[in-house]
Amino acid sequence: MSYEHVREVDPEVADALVGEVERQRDTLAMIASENHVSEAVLEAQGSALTNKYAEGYPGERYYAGCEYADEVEQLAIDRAKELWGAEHVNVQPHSGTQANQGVYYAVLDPGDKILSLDLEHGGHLSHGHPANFTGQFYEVEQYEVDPDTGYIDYDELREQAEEFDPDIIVSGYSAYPREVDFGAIQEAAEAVDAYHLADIAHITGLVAAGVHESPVGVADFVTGSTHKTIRAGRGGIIMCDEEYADDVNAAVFPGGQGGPLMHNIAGKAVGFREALEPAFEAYAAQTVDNAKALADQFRERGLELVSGGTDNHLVLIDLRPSHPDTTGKEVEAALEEVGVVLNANTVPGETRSAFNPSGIRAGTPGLTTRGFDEAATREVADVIADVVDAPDDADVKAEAAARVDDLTDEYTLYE
Ligand code: DSN
Repeated sequence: MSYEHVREVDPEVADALVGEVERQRDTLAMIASENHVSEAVLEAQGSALTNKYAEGYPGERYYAGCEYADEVEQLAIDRAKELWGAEHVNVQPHSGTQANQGVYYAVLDPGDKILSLDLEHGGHLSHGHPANFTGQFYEVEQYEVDPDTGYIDYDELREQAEEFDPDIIVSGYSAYPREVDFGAIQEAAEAVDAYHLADIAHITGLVAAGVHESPVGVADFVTGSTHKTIRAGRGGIIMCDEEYADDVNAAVFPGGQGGPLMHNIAGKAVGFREALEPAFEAYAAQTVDNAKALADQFRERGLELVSGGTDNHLVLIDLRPSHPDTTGKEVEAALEEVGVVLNANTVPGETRSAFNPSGIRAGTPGLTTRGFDEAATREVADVIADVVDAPDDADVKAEAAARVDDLTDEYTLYE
């Protein structure tokens, strides 16, 4: 990846692009929502389709010259249907948030009621946070995880739904390490005659590979990101039954977006094609095994995990019991110095702030793409635990950085 054409025109940007490839090669990407797409996906995203306006949908465009745009979008749709078993798929949302916006706009009126998980407890901004349009246009009530177990209490959620009487219940989360019982949430939604939106942004790949229960065919709407665990081109996706197809399509375009990002849709199509290979199932299963290994090793090192462990691709450490004077931001910064890139995260019952919270979130999708197994992931857990124990100790950090260098040399990326 030399970016020679960019370099001819714009050396500063070329330097930054090369720098980013090197950064990804030389560090461990453990932000749970990130992954490393294949060079085939990168190529598709950098294709001439970026030039094409294609408002509308395959076969029904507002502009001429859409034969290849149609072909690519239809391939993305057909492959998504095969991967997730959905009746209807819209691959145009520019992101997971835009996908959620498409669903809300399709079935809610301003002032309608959303019941969703609190951000501090693992939810997402686009599920009704006051700083997001959802918190401003809709009436939002939030549920929380059980403070003792860290798990969602489905009976309590149902009782809350019966009291609040929402128009839509949102499930699917950004920092929830446990398997989600989409069936139980669907029952709660049906009990109060509400829609159910399952936002599987983080676990799209796990669901496609069958290593996490699927909400497709259970919830009314399923949204997701296409670049996280599914490892395809960047963006969002909406899945639903045929009865909602027209409303969802109209809500995405012309309702909420302009022209589709056809180059990204090409990246989605290519990534979905890769995910249909049997090897992807092994990747998804290894991602979960690695997260469990990470959790085990953290526990052995005396770190406390929200919910005690993980069923999916991420682990959430609550620093307060073991390291009451250390914040998530301090650990995030110290780990970045040694080449481990993860994020500070709020934890249930947060006592600090969203900007400097008490937890760190670590995910395994990126490591697993590089070929990490459980033993290598345990080694990363040790590196993280060493730095958590001594974030200001230069010798500890030098040793940690050397171990990260060895791991990135052994598990290569974008060679
Ligand atoms: N920013 C993503 C995450 O880190 O979970 C969600 O949009």
